[in-house]
Amino acid sequence: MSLSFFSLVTGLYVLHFSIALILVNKEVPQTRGMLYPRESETREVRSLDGIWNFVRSDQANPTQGVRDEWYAKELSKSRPTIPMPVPASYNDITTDNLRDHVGTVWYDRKFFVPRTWAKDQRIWLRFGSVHYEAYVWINGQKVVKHEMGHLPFEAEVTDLLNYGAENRITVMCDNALIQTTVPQGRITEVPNDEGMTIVQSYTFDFFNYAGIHRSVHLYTTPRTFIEEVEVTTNLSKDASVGDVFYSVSVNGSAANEADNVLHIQANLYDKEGILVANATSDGKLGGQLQVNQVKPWWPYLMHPKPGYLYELEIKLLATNEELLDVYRLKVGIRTLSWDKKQFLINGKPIYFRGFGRHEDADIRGKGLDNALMVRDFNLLKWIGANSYRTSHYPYSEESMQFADEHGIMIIDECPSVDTENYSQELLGKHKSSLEQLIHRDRNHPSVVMWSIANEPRTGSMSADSYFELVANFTRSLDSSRPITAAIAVPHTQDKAGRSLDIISFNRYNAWYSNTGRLDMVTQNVIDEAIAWNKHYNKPIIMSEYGADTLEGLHMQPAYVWSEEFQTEVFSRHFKAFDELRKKGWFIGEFVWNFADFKTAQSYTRVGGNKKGVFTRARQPKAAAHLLRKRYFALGRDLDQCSFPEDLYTYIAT
Ligand code: BDP
Repeated sequence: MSLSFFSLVTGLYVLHFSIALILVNKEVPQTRGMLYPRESETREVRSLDGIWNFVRSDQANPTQGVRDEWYAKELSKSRPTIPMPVPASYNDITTDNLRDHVGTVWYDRKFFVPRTWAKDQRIWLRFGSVHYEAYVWINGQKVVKHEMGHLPFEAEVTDLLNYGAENRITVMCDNALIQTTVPQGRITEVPNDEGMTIVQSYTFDFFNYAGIHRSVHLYTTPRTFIEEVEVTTNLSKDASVGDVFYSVSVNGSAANEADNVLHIQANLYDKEGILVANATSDGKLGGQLQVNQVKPWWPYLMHPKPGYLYELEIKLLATNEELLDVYRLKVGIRTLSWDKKQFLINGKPIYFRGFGRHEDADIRGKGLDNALMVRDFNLLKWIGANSYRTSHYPYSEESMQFADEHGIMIIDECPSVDTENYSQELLGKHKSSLEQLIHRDRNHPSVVMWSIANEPRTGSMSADSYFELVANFTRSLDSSRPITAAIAVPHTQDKAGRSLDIISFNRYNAWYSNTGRLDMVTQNVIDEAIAWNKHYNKPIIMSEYGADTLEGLHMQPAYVWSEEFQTEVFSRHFKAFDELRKKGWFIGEFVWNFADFKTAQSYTRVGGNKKGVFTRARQPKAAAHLLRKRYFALGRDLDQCSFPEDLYTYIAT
């Protein structure tokens, strides 16, 4: 944790310029721990979700609360508070201008800690995500500071809690984005009718929702506990034998006692709860489990039983076999491989049929919502998608677990979007975002690729070494998955592609270019994909295409914004994709976007971005039915899946 915990809160948002950039590959802080909080016979988990008290700072004075020590007592003693749900974005909850607030806001609540937790345990406070920067206090004592939305952080609070008594947690959250945050933004002071005001601007096309976005947990561990588990898997060529390699790190004093050789008992259970493999580690706390007649993890529609998960039980034992800690996690056994032409899972070529998405909904913004998540997965399966990209930031851990279970492949994207004005500081943060992401998601079988940026400005000279450093860093953390980025500059200008394994490109034919010209889609898509492939000799994905569509607007012949137009745009792309598929190296199509979503205000956006195949309320537009027919047709042709009975409406014999 930074020594200058509070000195970083300067309130001055400095613009960063860089000329003649020379980038150095510096170390970034390494994430520790952060296993998803799960109960076991040695661990308890309590949620702090609910209604918290909330205060916004004066925009012109974002550091006042720190200077005046608002965290030292209940917030309501310093300022009038309003109720605020956690988890949720705070922006769309009230009826006033909180939506566009720039700078810091404060949350607090009280909670009890049971007396029983005082004994022989350690207590951890964990946030699933706070956007963008968070400062946390328990009972007025500083606990942790974390920068970067969409990623978890935690701290030990054992010595700060009152046991068998009431406690208070205070959080300050800052949503300001500057040129050295990930993602980047700009803060400017501009005149308004009352004098001057602070304005946040950003180039990316989604609303900068902020607040405590995911669950807040308190959890207990034993004094000496399983701090990290890393799992990798392999599959024999004939897919009959699976290997699970596990490695564990331990935190706690028992790990340092010379005569105490800690070891791991690892048990692997199948879905029926039958033990299929077990092993005892040596003092290195790692080992291998071999599964005969393995049931591999397959993507949805690539196998009749997709998303098969085993349960790995990790028991930490002392020399005398005393059980110190137990942690369980789901494991999918699969193998990935790729070359210049294709990308294989379990030896079979992958063809992605998926979406770019957003975590976005009415009222709750980017707040975790289980109802929405389950609905979205139902729609993904209804439409026959086998994948999505977590555009443009890491999605909730709960949704990653869901993807594992349902066999949905994930291209896991870090929060770097529209990356530009490359600097040493930005590079450090960008790498840190990937380090945190990979640390969090490395054990998910659903994660098949890392995306290191969306639409970075890769035409500039600095982009070359910048993305080489980012890609090599990513590879050094995980060489078992390929690396991509969704690129929008033309291939003739791009300087990042040489550092990637798979090239993804975003293009809006008939929308941003040649608007309305449905006759200028198919050939352009074919030509561009071929050009990217020729340029880099790597597999190619079209990672975004689409058209804004106002639900219920019908126009024949098709006209921009109508349902007919979106349907036609898709169909013209399908034609191109089928031509490209014959070439072998074209490995996927991703519609932009799964659902309509909110953006910053602009005259090109009617209540937000309307390129959804589903509305923001998650109901299908006309194009959804067309896309469903295509995705299932691809599933049948490529992976021999069967059709749902209601895919075609009976018309005549
Ligand atoms: C692409 C961006 C995406 C936007 C989309 C659009 O990657 O975030 O929402 O365009 O404009 O450039 O709809």
